[in-house]
Amino acid sequence: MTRQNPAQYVMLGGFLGAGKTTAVLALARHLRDAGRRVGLITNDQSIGLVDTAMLRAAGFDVQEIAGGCFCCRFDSLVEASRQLEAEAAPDVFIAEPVGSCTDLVATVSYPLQRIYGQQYRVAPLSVLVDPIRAMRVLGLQEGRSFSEKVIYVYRKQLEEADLIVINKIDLLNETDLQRLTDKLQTEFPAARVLAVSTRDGVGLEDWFSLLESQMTGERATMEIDYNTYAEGEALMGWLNATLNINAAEPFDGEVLMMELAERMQRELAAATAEIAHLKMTLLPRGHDGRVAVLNIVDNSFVPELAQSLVERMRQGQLLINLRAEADPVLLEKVLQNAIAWQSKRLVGVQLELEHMARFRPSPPQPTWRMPDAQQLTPFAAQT
Ligand SMILES: Nc1nc2c(ncn2[C@@H]2O[C@H](COP(=O)(O)OP(=O)(O)OP(=O)(O)O)[C@@H](O)[C@H]2O)c(=O)[nH]1
Ligand SMILES: [Mg+2]
Repeated sequence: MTRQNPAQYVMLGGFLGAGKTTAVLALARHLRDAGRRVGLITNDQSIGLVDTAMLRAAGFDVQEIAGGCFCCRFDSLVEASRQLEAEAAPDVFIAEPVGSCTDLVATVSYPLQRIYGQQYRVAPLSVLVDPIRAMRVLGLQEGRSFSEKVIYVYRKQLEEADLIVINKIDLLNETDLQRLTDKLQTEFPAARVLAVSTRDGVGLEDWFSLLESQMTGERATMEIDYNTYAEGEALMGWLNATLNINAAEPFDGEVLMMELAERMQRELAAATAEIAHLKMTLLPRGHDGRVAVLNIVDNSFVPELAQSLVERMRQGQLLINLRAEADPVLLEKVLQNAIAWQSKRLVGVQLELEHMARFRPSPPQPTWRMPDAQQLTPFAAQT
């Protein structure tokens, strides 16, 4: 397949809960409004992704790569792009990597540019940052954070960024924004630091025009210790669940979702298991594709409805994705306890667990790893 003009390939990275999917949606809408065709690619270690459901509900063509990150499933990433190409012939692909992944320039951007440079023009790598999480990790604010090896991964993500995008600046005062910007710029001098609020649409124009006008660089990739990376990633517990909901009478699905989330949050906090991201999507049957989306991005966070329903519901599906620094067995127990508690309270509403996967991510084994933009080398040959 050869195109006349290469499609743009944009990757929006960043740690769990930083706002990647919200930004994917904002960029996709911005491009669609400008008359461009957009194809989206989501990624997770398992099936049942909240992000995919949410982006599809917004009317975009989405391909999901489950069962491993982009770097380890490089061929699937290319295949997903081909599928989108056949379905929608996008001018721009926007891909969201797994939030615990790093070394994406060496294992995804450069190989893509090198092998498929005729077809794709790879944009600079953006790494989004939740400012509260970043201030805690970088020691600018008190509060619970992650353990050392998880922070290793977090910092590696920032180190390889072309653009560090401080998101959610609506949550910061000017002094803290300045302190955070200075700290990031000092510690990660190779990156350009931007400040945006994806939610309020602040700062997006400048960021998006940089993505359109520039290509990924030619610089040497960062040094990284894959053992520490694997250990850090494996400290995060992962839980994806799908619940079927059936009720005799119409009821308020959002209250159910909110109460389940609060219950889980409370039990996780009591077990000192730091939440990176707990997200839920409620898909009522027969409501014109409308969905409700709930998020929690740390233990002290007030659960937030990013999208809401207008009507009461009787049947539907609830997708739950939880990532926390904890044993996945604990995550399952917390979910089961919350379901049991909710089932007792809501007489006449049945909650049935259709699918559940819980695990720790396995050690990353990228297909390719390029030390710079020129040398194409299989990862296995370097270890
Ligand atoms: N206040 C505020 N919240 C935001 C902004 N952008 C995103 N959020 C919220 O941050 C939370 C996480 O957003 P997502 O876009 O799902 O984050 P993500 O990086 O895709 O998360 P993972 O896919 O789990 O890694 C949601 O509650 C969003 O509504 C923003 O600009 N301001
Ligand atoms: Mg996401």
